[in-house]
Amino acid sequence: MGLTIAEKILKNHLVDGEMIKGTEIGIKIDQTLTQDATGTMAYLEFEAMGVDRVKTERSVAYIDHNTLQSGFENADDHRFIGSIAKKHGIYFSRPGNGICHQVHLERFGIPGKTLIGSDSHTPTGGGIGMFACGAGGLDVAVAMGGGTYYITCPEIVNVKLTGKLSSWVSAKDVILEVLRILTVKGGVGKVIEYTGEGIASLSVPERATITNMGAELGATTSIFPSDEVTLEFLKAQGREADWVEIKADSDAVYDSVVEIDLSTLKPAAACPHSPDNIKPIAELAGQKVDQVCIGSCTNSSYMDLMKVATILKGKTCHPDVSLAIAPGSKQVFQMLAENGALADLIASGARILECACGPCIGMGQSPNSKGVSLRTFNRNFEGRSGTADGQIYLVSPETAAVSAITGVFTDPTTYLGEMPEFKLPEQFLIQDNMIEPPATPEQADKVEILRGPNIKPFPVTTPLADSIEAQAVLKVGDNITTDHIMPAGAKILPYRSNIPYLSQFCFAVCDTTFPERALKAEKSIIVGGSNYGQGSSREHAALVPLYLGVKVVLVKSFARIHRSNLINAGILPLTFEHEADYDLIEQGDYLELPNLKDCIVGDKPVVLFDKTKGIEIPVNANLSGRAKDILLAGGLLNYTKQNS
Ligand code: MIC
Ligand code: SF4
Repeated sequence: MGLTIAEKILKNHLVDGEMIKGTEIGIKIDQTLTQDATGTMAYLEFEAMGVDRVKTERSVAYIDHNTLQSGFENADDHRFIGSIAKKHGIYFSRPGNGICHQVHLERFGIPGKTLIGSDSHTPTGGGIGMFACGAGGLDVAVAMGGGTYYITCPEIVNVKLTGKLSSWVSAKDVILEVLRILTVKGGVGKVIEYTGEGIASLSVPERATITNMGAELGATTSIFPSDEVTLEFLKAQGREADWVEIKADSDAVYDSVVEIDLSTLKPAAACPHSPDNIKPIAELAGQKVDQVCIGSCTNSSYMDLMKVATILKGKTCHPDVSLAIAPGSKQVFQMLAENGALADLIASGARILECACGPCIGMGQSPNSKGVSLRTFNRNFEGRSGTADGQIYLVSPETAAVSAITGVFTDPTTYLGEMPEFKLPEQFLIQDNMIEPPATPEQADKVEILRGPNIKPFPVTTPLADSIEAQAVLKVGDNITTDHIMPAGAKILPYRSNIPYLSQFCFAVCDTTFPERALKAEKSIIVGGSNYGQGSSREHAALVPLYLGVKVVLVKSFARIHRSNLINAGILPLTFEHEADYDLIEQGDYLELPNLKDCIVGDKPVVLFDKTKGIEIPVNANLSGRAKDILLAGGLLNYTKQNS
């Protein structure tokens, strides 16, 4: 039986388990990346493991999220990460060099290699045929130390692309269509693999837009083959030697197939507040727009911004629209400056931002009250923009640029004639002067680690208790995101290495009284609906509840990365045996899990007793042997120390 692209890479990297779908497998990790908002914690964890030098082929630390320096905190974290990187064999991409996923694709990614990153959009690397996954910081720290990365051996969904995109229809519209079909939970436990004759017409940056937003499907990763198109891209990046061909065998077997004829797609938008709430732009046309933001790791490539510059050339953005543009990398920014496109953007009235995540993570450019904001980003979760009642729509760069001019939702296919041909440059501008190589092993001893006062100790983890009795301090609904659990934004992000401070904002979007109530209860259980923990890879969404005394999270279903983060933090993730039982528990009920440890260790059924209601509810733990050991050790850090 033939193999798919993902299966080939997994097979080459398998170090534990067997390639049986649904079972846990361990893979060797070739490359890692971190960004600063998750990186400070990841490097503290790496330090705690006591490894001198990273054991990966390539590890890179990026600074791209916390670039607003409204106090000393972010600048201190940059220095800390820079010094840690230098000492331990990690390349350091300095602030100003761009968004981790964009830069990694340009300068470091290699087809056929495995990559994990402490950021959920790491699957961007799938655009050049990498098996690239988002992971919690602790998993990345373990991988840097040479440890194995564990995932559930995935089902493979084949998205077969036929035809060619029409003028002004974009890669973003392709992934929005996939999201419409599969929804934000459709990818959980799955890898999305793109094949079909349609892929030949998609350049690497377009493929990367599609794999990037596979994160919004909840997928383990998304991947394209490595073909002639990939070779051309790597050649233009001066990295031809990194190319290898990887394609699925002709008799590869997929678990399911989704067919999309690219020529039938129309410009679309993901409407508030979910990336799968898709409508055609034609249906929204004419509605007023207050803000347009172009950038983020999804749509900030040279190609994207050249399209935007072509549309904006000689025009002025509408008087009622604030237009902000953030190029994805220094390479993109500098090329736009050198070819004059930047002047066209500036002339149109665009507010040019530094190349970083910026507004995507609420670091500035929050829209006005109830403001309608069209963004080329990947997430439109409630409150994420920094404006609680902001109405965020996710669109292509083409739709964004056209609407910035007209001041209303505008379908670019109705506004513009034939699209000029946009070709990748034969040679990108290569100047890696903002990437610091690490110190040599001989010099590493002399490197001093520069720690700021904002770094506070890691919360205390405890081994799984024999029994747990605690109150359901919070009950939430379906599709709770990590932005609900641990919001980000300009006011909070600087405190990513200060869990006690962050804890005040835990679940602030749902219930501002939660932190105080949880601390008072000392021990608590959170009850939730399906796809709990979707979105970001931030382990803070587990570490902060841990600090607040959360012992168990009981839900209908989990998002992959968050479930691992809970286990890594020593919090027990449980699911309802019967989803309807969710309705039986009310917030405030007293719950008991008698003989829990015995049941977990002995693989016996776990029953939850709702003492307030006087009823028994069957629940599932579904833990692999390794996950059990991590919980019994009191989290992954303890487990790793015990086993090294
Ligand atoms: C995001 O897009 O939500 C982030 C910010 O990049 C996160 C990481 C973080 O919370 O630091 C992610 O996607 O993992
Ligand atoms: Fe940065 Fe936004 Fe991409 Fe997250 S989704 S890595 S915040 S640009």
